[in-house]
Order: sequence, then C-alpha cells, then structure tokens
Amino acid sequence: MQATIQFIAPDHYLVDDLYTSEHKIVRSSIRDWVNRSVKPIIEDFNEKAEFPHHLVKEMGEMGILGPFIPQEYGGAGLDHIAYGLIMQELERGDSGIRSIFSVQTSLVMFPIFSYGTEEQKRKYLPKLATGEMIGCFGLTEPNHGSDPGSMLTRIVDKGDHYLLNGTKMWITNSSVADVSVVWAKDEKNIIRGLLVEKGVPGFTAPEIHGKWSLRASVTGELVFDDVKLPKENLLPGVQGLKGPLSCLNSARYGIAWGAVGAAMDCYDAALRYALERQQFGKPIGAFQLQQKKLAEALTEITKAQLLSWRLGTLKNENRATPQQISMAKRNNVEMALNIARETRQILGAMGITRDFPMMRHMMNLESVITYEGTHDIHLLITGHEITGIPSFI
Ligand code: TGC
Ligand code: FAD
Repeated sequence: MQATIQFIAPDHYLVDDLYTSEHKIVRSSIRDWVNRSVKPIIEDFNEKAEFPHHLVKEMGEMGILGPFIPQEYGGAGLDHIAYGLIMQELERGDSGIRSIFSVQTSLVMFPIFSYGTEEQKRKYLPKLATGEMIGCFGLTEPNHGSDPGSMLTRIVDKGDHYLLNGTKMWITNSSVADVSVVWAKDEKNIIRGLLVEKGVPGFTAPEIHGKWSLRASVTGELVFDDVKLPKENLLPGVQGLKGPLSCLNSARYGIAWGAVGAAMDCYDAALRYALERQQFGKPIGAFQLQQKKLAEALTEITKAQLLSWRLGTLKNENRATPQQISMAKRNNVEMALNIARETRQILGAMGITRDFPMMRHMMNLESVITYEGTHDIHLLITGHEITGIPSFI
C-alpha cells in the first residue's frame, strides 16, 4: 500500500504537455480518490471476491459516471481524453473498478443516450450518473461470444408488449444491476436493444463464482424466461449488430487508456522495489537484466500513452474508426499484461504476494484481453481492414 500511495506516473515523452488544465484537474482528482478509496481496500475485496458496492456511489458523488454525457442528463460533459484519463486512473487501482465504470458509462449510459427516447433518457441517465442505479450490458451468450451476430435471445411482439426469452453469459454487474441493456433478435432476425429492470417476473441474474480474474467485479448471467416487457422498453434509435458494436467502440477506447494505468502501477512499484532491494551488495536495479525490464516497460508505456492520446484527439473530432480503436485496445492490453508479468519477476518471491499489485493486475488483464473482443478478434479486425477480406467466417 505504501509503495502505491507514493505513486509517480511515468511520463518520459512529456505527454502531460498535450493535456489541458481541465484534463489534469480531472486526472488528479481521480488519482487522489483511487489512492484514498481504492488502493487501501482493493486487495481485501479482491481476495474475498466481493464487489465494493459503495465505490459506485462515491464515483457518482464525484460526478464522473458518464463523463461525456451532456450535463442536462446528469453527465459531466467532458471530452474523450478526460474520459480516457479517468479510465487510466481507475485501472491503476484495479481493472474491476474500471470495468464497473466502463459498463455504466459506455455500455449503459451511452446506448440510452444515443438510441433511447427522451423519456428513457430522463428516467435512467440522471440516476445512473449518481450511482443510484447500476447498469449492465447483455450481448454475449453461452454459445455466442466472439460471434454475437448469431445470438439466440429473442423478442416476440405480442401487440401491447414484447416477450423476451434467452440467456446472456459473462455479464459484468449482472446481479447488482438495476437496469440491463439487452440485445435480442426480433421476428425479422434484426438485433434490437431493450431495457430490462431488475425484479420483472421471469428475469433472474445468477452470479458466476470461481473466477481468478476481476474478483472485485460481479460477473454473471441474465436469464429471461417469458419476460413481458412494455413496448416503451425498446431502444428505438438503432437496429442491427452495429447497435451493440457502436457501444463497444466507446468501451474498447476506454480500455486502451485503462490498460496504461495498470501498466503504470506495475512499473512504478517495480522501479521503487528495484532501487531498494539489495542483492550481491547492490540494489537489484543496478543489474543490467533488471534495467532491461524497466527500460522496456517504460518504452512500451510511452508508446501506449501516445497512441491513446492520438486516438483521443481523433475521438474528440469524431474521426476515430472502430479499426483504430481495435488496434489500440489490442496493443495496450497486451503491453500491460507483458509488463505485469515482467515487473513481477523484478520482485522475485515478493511479487507473488498481495503486498504488491502485479499478480492482481496480471490476473485481471487476462479478462481484459478476452472481453470487449478477444486479442485475436482485434487482430482479425485489422487484417480485414488491410486486405478488405473478413476472415472471421
Ligand atoms: P459484420 O458483418 O462485420 O458487421 C455487422 C454490422 O455491424 C457494423 N459494425 C460496426 N458498427 C459499429 N462499430 C463497430 N465496431 C462495428 N463493427 C461492425 C458493420 O458495419 C455492419 O453494419 P451493417 O449496417 O452493414 O449491418 O459483423 P460480424 O458478425 O462479421 O462480426 C464482426 C466481429 C467479429 C468483428 C464482431 O462481431 C465483434 O466485434 N466480435 C467481438 C464481440 C465482442 O467484442 N463482444 C463484447 C461483449 S461486451 C463485453 O465484453 C463487455 S466487458 C465489459 C467490462 O467489464 O468492461
Ligand atoms: P469464444 O468466442 O468462444 O472464443 C474462444 C477463442 O476462439 C478465443 O481465443 C477467440 O479469439 C477464438 N476465436 C473465436 N472466433 C474466432 C475466429 N473467427 N477466428 C479466430 N479465432 C477465433 N459480455 C457481455 O456481453 N457483457 C459483459 O458485461 C461482459 N463482461 C465480461 C466480463 C468478464 C470477466 C469476461 C471474462 C467476459 C465478459 N463478457 C461480457 C464476455 C466477453 O465479451 C466474451 O468472453 C468475449 O467476447 C469472447 O467470447 P467467448 O468467451 O465466448 O470466447
């Protein structure tokens, strides 16, 4: 805990000069909050595999949930670089905490804001922004993960209501969510988005236990057994797979930033340790092999910081393509995972304990490299763009 609270952010290329004073104020307030409210408790919640529910309320009180949603709906009206910096700081704390935030912001508030009716926006967004309500996003199914277009979950139009049937799996926030954004096919095989509130008859959300990753975040199923939904629960503004995938663009963008935070945390802890720990009469940081690990980590963090910043400027100009986002998500998550593994080795045996963050980040990042599109799927998205030939099918 001590090592993390002394955290010094690596900034080898003076990337800070690229941020506005507003970006730096936002980052500094989240950094302080993570030091104060996340770092001291996260190892316990991770070990107990418990969801730190109270942190959602605290994020709401700080006004950061839905940072790019306009203020009239309860958001902060910030730009995408500010959103990225929030993600970076949260994931420096823990990927599970960043996950809770990503889902609430990019996968729940974003589709309601972008595709919802005025009534839906007024009903849900302000409460999601304060943390009074928690949301989740149901796309993946037990038999359809990388290929969500083949989903089996269905809605049938019954005149005055829809009947929803199906199962979603691996859903972040599932059992704690007050509202679920659920993607299902209609009778014409068109994917539609629906809002399902907790407690409606026929809807259950069992939790998945036994995870070695994202232990401080809830993951579960969404099971719909003849769930009657009022017609006004349909998100009218989008049809087809591009609906959920457009939400993923926002979430994947944030993950590209978040991964930098996890890597920075590992690098900082390892550097501090390498300068303090003595072997053969010297700090281990004096040995070339340990310097190599640190130098490579700093190089990769610097490249990822620049990639994220550039992507953020494109996103602010509405010019970031899904393919650019895929490249950044893929690159930065792999970078963070490699740094977690390499920096853990710098700590020797100490690196496997909960006194240092590397093992927790490493285990978390195994989920991050899998969700929001696997590492391989993002590579294939780039391959598709280069050649014009999709190789998914
Ligand atoms: P394909 O034929 O390529 O496309 C179907 C339609 O979708 C459009 N599209 C996109 N639109 C917006 N953004 C994107 N990124 C888009 N990608 C594709 C496309 O233009 C087309 O539109 P239209 O109008 O022509 O119909 O679709 P495909 O079925 O061949 O699949 C392509 C593939 C494999 C890339 C896609 O399905 C994919 O990305 N799969 C990965 C699935 C995934 O990422 N799941 C994530 C679930 S949510 C989650 O993990 C949350 S974790 C949360 C946390 O805790 O942080
Ligand atoms: P599969 O699709 O079965 O893939 C297995 C392997 O096959 C992977 O290596 C994959 O890259 C490879 N593969 C698949 N297709 C191809 C292909 N065409 N070519 C080459 N290789 C291929 N989903 C949600 O909807 N909402 C959530 O909130 C959510 N939260 C999650 C939280 C956690 C902790 C985890 C672990 C997952 C979460 N997911 C969520 C699900 C996640 O998005 C999926 O796990 C992911 O999309 C991969 O699907 P899958 O696990 O079914 O793997």
